[in-house]
Amino acid sequence: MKNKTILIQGKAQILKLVFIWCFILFTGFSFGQNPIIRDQFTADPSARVINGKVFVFPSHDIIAPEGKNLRPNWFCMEDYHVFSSENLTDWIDHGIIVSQYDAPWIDSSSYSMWAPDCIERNGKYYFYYPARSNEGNRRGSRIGVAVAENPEGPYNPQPKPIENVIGIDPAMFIDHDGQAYLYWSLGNLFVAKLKDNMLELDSEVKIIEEMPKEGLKEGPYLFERNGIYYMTYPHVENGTERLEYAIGDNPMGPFKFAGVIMDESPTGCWTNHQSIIEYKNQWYLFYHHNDYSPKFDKNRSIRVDSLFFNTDGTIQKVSPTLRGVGVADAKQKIQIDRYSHLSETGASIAFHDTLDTFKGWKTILENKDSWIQYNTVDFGKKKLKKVQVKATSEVGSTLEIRLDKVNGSVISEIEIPAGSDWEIVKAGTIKMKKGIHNIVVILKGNAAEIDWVRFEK
Ligand code: FUB
Repeated sequence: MKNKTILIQGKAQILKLVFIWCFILFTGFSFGQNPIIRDQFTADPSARVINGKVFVFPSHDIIAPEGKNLRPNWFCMEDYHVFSSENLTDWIDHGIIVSQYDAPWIDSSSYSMWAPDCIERNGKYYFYYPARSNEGNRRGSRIGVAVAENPEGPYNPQPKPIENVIGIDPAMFIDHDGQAYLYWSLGNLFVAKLKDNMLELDSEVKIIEEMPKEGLKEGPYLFERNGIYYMTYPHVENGTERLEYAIGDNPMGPFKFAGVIMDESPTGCWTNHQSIIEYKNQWYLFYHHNDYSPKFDKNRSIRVDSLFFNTDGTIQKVSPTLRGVGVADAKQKIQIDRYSHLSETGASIAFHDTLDTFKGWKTILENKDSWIQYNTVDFGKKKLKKVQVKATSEVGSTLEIRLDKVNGSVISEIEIPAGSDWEIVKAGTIKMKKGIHNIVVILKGNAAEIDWVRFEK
């Protein structure tokens, strides 16, 4: 019966994959910018490099269903999806891997499947997740494990949570000597060794004492680089969580405070939650803000930005960006509202529809010479001779597109007809270059709004 279920889940996942690729091909959107998942809320991203791809295991915020007697204005999470990407631009949703209905110990009315993590060991994938337990006197948050043969699943949840672990935000680390460690939080940050089976503790639980005494800390995530063990964690030093780190020479500490990785969220999101990976010789910070839900910060969205080290091994502070990482294909619709830079006045972004924020954003250019710059667009190996812009302007306007910088060479001038509807306007290009460049869209006439820009042969 179990095998049959796994087979059906496997088939469903293949069908979903085919659907997603068709969606990407036919809509022609690039999903590389921040936030990286653009059709559902996601939070607490745990990124892992597996088989040459990046897999992200986030938690999945939802709007609380009515009639379930849930705590108002609080987190609501019923299940987990996993996402993967080879280029950090196009993300595939592999669907639900574990839900609150999948293991007998989970209180399936609690909607409390908070931050998870996943790690590979000996060809198996171990997915760790917190959930509220329904077991008699142990009803708090416990940590369960689900095991799979492939990172995208299907996952087989263990019937019991891990013994002697009470808390949230599990995170895993396997050291060079093969020893696995489990980290988690509940007021303090904790660590314990795991047995080879990855399902049971193999040491006493240790409180990581060296953490800040004041202000909530949670979400421990440890990685190693050049013999330094980096213990990273969100901590409320002032108003909301910021990402901090401490370093040590052992996965169990002691650690010494070393700095702030990311300041408090500019979008007002009270939580943040991090993971840090190296992929294709670049380090990345995965984190979350509440981009699609500015008024309710328990509906969050995951993001990624590049992270750099100083020569002494300390981490340079990461400023959150909308552009994110990855190269945008010039032939796909480029959503310039995920900009790299913006003129100081006359340029802004807004939701297309504040009642359905997943419809995305638009750029508004109001003053003559106001501009928006979008970096790292791949124009390919042959010069692209045409450009399309989806735009609207009440009284008609002119846009200029320049290459690389605000005073770079003009590659197109586009006339936007007067009207209140969105129009897809086409124009030719001049002095076009091949390869990777930035684009700058500049307003040369009356106010206009822009949805996307795309280049073609
Ligand atoms: O997603 C619910 C909780 O918010 C996580 O477990 C914490 O780390 C914080 O991000």
